[in-house]
Amino acid sequence: MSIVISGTGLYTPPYTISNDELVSAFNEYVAKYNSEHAKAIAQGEIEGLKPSSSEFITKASGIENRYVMSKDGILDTDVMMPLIAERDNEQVSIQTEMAVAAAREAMASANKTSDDIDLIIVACSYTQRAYPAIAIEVQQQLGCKGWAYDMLVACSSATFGIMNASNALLGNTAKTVLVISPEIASPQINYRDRDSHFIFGDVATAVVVEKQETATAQHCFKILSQQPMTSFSNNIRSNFGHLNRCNPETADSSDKLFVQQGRKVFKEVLPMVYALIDQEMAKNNLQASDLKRLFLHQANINMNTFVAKKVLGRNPQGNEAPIILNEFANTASAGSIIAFHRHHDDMVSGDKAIICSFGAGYSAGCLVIEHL
Ligand code: CO8
Repeated sequence: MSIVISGTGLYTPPYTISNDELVSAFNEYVAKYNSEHAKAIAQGEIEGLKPSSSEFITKASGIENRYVMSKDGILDTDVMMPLIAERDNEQVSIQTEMAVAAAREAMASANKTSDDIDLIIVACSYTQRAYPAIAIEVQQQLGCKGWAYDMLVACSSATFGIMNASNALLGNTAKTVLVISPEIASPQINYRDRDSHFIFGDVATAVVVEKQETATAQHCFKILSQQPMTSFSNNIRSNFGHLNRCNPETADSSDKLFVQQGRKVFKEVLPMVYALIDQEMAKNNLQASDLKRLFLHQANINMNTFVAKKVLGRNPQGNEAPIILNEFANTASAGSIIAFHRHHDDMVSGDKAIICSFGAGYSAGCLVIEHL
């Protein structure tokens, strides 16, 4: 039995923040901090903070812009986080709203209605609550029957979610699956940290996964092989969780936000990713020249160029390894799916591609796909 990805959807949040806006707010905060602590800095008791720069951000990461669900507060040096009003239990949750918008587009592109969907997997880096599952609220909003659950594997949530969908289809526990990644990363950014204040943006993606025999969409991609992998590392970590309130002194400390050793991640994750892609290409008897496109995780443009060069044996040309980082920033697990969503319309029967996620965990997920 063959499994296909038959539709994709993208929800883009309403607000944008450019590097210049972000850097200007950060540098205002730095000036204020340094002035308030001028004496201690002069006496060598504490170190002054260094300013950020748009040029560094673009050069080091490829990021130029990000979308956010709420811009309020992020650029205010007294707040420096998105202010998002709590909704009461009768209202639809913000993450569900994002998920449903992406899901509707994916369903339309796959020629599916709510009656066809019998499994919804919300696969992302954070869910806004533990229960009831966001996926079950999405199921209710879309009016789908069947079952639904949430899963978190940070950057590899979407690819692992597609693999779970495929396994559910193969195991006959579902007929048509929605895998949705509503990534609302902006609340987890430490906007006072020079090394990471620019990294993430918000977005939601969705894909429809089904058996080839039921697929009718114009663009259907057969999954030729799928391979997840993980290897524990503290180099990308957030200690945010439901135990935080049990230790009130540290409940709000900066380790409860996204923290990474970016250089180490760069060096350690790349070899894992080459090895995984090599293994999957060998499994499918594929040469670099057989690949039409590489839809890679979008954390850093230099990382993507490295991976693409290693896989293709030369620099990627045109949109062979599309980059969406400039517009969206790092959107955790949604990144490779945005690239896929935006850059598959020109693919034709027989074209092969790789979708590969990598990041926190460490985790990496590789799918080899072929246009039917
Ligand atoms: N402005 C100006 N200069 C800066 C800035 C800044 N903002 N930040 C650092 N610098 C300076 C440093 O101080 C350093 O100066 P010096 O050489 O004098 O010490 C110099 O620039 C170089 O610094 P780095 O070596 O840190 O710079 P890099 O070239 O390594 O770039 C990156 C930093 C962009 C962070 C890069 O290391 C990177 O992208 N690494 C890979 C990261 C990665 O893939 N991470 C995975 C992310 S995790 C994920 O995708 C999902 C997580 C789960 C979701 C979380 C949701 C919130």
